[in-house]
Amino acid sequence: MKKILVSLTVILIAGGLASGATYAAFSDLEESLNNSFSTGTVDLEINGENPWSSAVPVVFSNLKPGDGNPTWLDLGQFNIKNVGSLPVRMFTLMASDIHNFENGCVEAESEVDTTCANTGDGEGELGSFLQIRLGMTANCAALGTFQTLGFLNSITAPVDFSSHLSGAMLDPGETEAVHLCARLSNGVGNQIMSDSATTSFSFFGGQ
Ligand SMILES: [Ca+2]
Ligand SMILES: [Ca+2]
Ligand SMILES: [Ca+2]
Repeated sequence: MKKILVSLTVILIAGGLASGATYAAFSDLEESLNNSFSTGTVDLEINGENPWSSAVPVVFSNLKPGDGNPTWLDLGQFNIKNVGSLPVRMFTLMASDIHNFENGCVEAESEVDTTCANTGDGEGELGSFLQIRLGMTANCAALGTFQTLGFLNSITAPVDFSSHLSGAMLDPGETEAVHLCARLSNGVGNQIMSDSATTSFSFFGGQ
């Protein structure tokens, strides 16, 4: 019986030593609770639409060489609003889904145009001569800050116009109004007579 008691005592002492090794020193722990991380948003609204679903609301017909000279044709005002939570610093515009229709060739046109299919999607020449620019002005007639984009057919890659924003960036809630402008060179000839072109324009905003 005595041997058993001694054995128990030894065991208890050993356990106490182990426990003291963990909690013996003074200590303090402060915790910052409920931390979270989340990403902000970049989101543009055009003319009150998000997503922007309207077609470019202006159709020009009966164009002729020299139209838009010197006062550029106004394809419309586009109000770009930052409805995201982060500032947007980089803006680009590009044209896509470009179709150049020949619509057949009238007599004077056929003398200089060798591709004259009836509908002729891809055989028309208008998009090669229609110049597009973006005006950061009240309208396309006003002389002011603008970004020349190039001929319609050539702006299938994004053109950066960030440097023309009225501020260095578009803050959340802020709106920038831009105008799409067009003109047809005086120098173009009969090859574009009776031709037509359609396209989509898209604005991109990023960090
Ligand atoms: Ca034609
Ligand atoms: Ca042609
Ligand atoms: Ca033509």
